[in-house]
Amino acid sequence: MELNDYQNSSELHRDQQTSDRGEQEELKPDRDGKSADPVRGKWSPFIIFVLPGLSILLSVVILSTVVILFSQHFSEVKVPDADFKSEHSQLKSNVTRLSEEVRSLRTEHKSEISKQKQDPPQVQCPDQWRRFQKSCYYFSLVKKNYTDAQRSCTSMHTNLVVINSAEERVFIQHWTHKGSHWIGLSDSISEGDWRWVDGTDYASSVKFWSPDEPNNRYNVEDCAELLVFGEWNDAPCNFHRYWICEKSA
Ligand code: MAN
Ligand code: CA
Repeated sequence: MELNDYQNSSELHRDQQTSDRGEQEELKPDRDGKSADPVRGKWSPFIIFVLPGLSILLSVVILSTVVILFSQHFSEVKVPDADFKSEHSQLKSNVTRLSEEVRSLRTEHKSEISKQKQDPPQVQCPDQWRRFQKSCYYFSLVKKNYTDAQRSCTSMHTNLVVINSAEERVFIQHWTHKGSHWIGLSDSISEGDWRWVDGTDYASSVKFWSPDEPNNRYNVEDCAELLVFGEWNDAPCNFHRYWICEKSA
């Protein structure tokens, strides 16, 4: 039994030795230089050195990418910001300029209004009408009897002219060289009762009768004509004369 025990113990020892050797052999590379264990022999240096290196490299690449992306993002944000600033300053200067323009236009407008109050703008007269003071005058190009001449004026919403001043007479005379013109004065309702067509009081108004006129020659002269030299004569109303219409400007 002792021998067996010994043998057993020897076998055990041998087994242990074999086992240890086997472990050593596992770590040793083969004769052709390859590790006996395909995992531990081949990947260990990779795991120890290359993988951390690659990790560091990858981290650096990722970090760099992140930094680049961030810097790009901020530079993109800054560009519009710069644009906005320049646009803002431009708008600000525009506003300042426009405010000044508005202020100057206001001043101009105010001075124009006060000027117009002092000297009201002259109203334009229609084509073929002439303005004098606050009236427009139409000088006919053809002749008609007194009634038709007055009718012609009323068709244009006016009347035959009423002469109220020496100045008006002078103005009218400037445009009546071509012949006698009917004016808005007659005594056809009652002989000797001269009336202006617009109701202006005859007695108190200025008169420019030619000497010895109105004479009511042959007892048929009830309409006043303006002679070329600016004086008045009473003449038969059925005579054909040029005429003058007057209306407020
Ligand atoms: C002369 C004068 C006037 C008269 C005209 C009529 O010029 O007798 O008083 O009205 O003739 O044509
Ligand atoms: Ca006469």
